[in-house]
Amino acid sequence: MSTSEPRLRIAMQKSGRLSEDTQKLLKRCGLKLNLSDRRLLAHVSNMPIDVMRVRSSDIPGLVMDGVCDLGIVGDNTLEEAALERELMEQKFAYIKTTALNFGGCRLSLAMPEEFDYQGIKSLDGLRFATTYPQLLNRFARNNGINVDFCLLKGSVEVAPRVGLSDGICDLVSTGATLEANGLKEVAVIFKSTASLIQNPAVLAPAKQKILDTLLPRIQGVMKAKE
Ligand code: PRT
Repeated sequence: MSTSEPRLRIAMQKSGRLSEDTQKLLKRCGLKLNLSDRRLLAHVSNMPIDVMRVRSSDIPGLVMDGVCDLGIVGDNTLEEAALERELMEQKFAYIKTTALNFGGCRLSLAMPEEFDYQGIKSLDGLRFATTYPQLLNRFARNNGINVDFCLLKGSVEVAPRVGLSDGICDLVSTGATLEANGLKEVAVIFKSTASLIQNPAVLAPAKQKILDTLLPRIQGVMKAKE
C-alpha cells in the first residue's frame, strides 16, 4: 500500500470509559490495528485508516476543525464543545453519522439529600459544580432560572460537602456515586450515548470510498448488538 494514498483519520478516546468499547467496535468492523504500543496515531494495517488516540474532550474540536475526518465521542462532550465553540465564534459544525449503543449516561442536577426540592424553580440562584457549564446554562435559560457554576474537571460530587457549591451538574449512570456522596438526582438535563461524528465538509472521493466501506460495517455491528 503506497504511503501517499489518502487515509481516513478517526479520533477515539485514548483511555477511559469509551476506549474499550470503541476498540471493540473497530475490531468487529474488521480493522486490524495495534493499539498496544505508545504510538498515538495507529495505522490500520488492512485498510487505509489511521486512528488518533486523544482525550475525549479534544475529539469534537479535532473533527470540527477537520484535523480528523471522524470521531467517536459522547454526546455530552460533543454538545458542550459545540455550544462553547459557537460562543467563541470557532467552527462548531459536525454531522452525527451514527448513534452508537455504548457509553449511555445522563447529565443530571443533583442536590444534597436534605435539600427541599420543590421543582426546577427551587434551584433558582443556586451554584452548581460542573464540567458542563454550557449545557447547565442552556438548561437554566430554557427553564427561566438563574444559576451560577464553578468549573471542576473531576470529583464533582464532593463539591457541595466542602462548601464549593449548592449542588452538582454531572454525569450519572447507575447513581451509585451520587448515593455514596449523599446526593439525590433532581433533574435530568441531557441524555447521552457515544456517537460517530464526521466533519461536515465533503470528503475527497478516495476517502468517501473508505467511509462507504466502513459505515455499513459499523451499522451491522450495532444491529448485531441490539
Ligand atoms: O478522555 P477525557 O478524560 O477527556 O474524558 P472524560 O473525563 O469524559 O473521560 P471518561 O472516561 O470519564 O468518560 C468518557 C465518556 O464516558 C463521558 O464523556 C460519557 O460520555 C461516558 N460516560 C458514561 C460516563 C459515565 N457513563 C459515567 N458514569 N462518564 C463519566 N461517568 C462518571 C460520572 O462523571 C460520575 O463521576 O461516573 C460517575 C457516576 O457513575 P455512577 O455509575 O456511579 O452513576
